[in-house]
Amino acid sequence: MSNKTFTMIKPDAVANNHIGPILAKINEAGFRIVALKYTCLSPEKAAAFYEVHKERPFYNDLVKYMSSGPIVAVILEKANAIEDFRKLIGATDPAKAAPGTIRNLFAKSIEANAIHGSDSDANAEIEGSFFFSQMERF
Ligand code: IDP
Ligand code: MG
Repeated sequence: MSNKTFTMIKPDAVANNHIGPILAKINEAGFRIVALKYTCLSPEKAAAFYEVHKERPFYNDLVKYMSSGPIVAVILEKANAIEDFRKLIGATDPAKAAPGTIRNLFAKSIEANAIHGSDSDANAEIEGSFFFSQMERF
């Protein structure tokens, strides 16, 4: 069973002063913060992070947006972390995200949707290692 996930508070949510409220929601939902970093994605790093989407029509815009301002990278721990965190953030399109989810509360659009959540144990490990050393991820 998965017990860790990786998240990023995206540039729109950082710019709109939602870091605090989003971290509070995450803590209230029972996640422990394992590692946390306020940083920026270069266009090259954003392109690599979203490499799986490189054939999608929105890829270039997504890379531009994700490197447009600071983000907060976080590793979280909780039983069933991947699935429970995806539930907490809601659907990709905030217009379709369930009431009370982070994207429903804080996201602006399907692109600027406030927050990332890993979709599998393997991707959480890969994504966490973009930002944190092995020791920091423990
Ligand atoms: P997810 O973040 O809910 O897992 P993905 O399908 O993995 O959604 O897409 C990655 C990111 O790409 C989304 O969070 C969003 O920022 C952006 N994105 C996804 N679909 C679209 C779209 O149709 N138009 C613009 N941006 C999109
Ligand atoms: Mg995804």
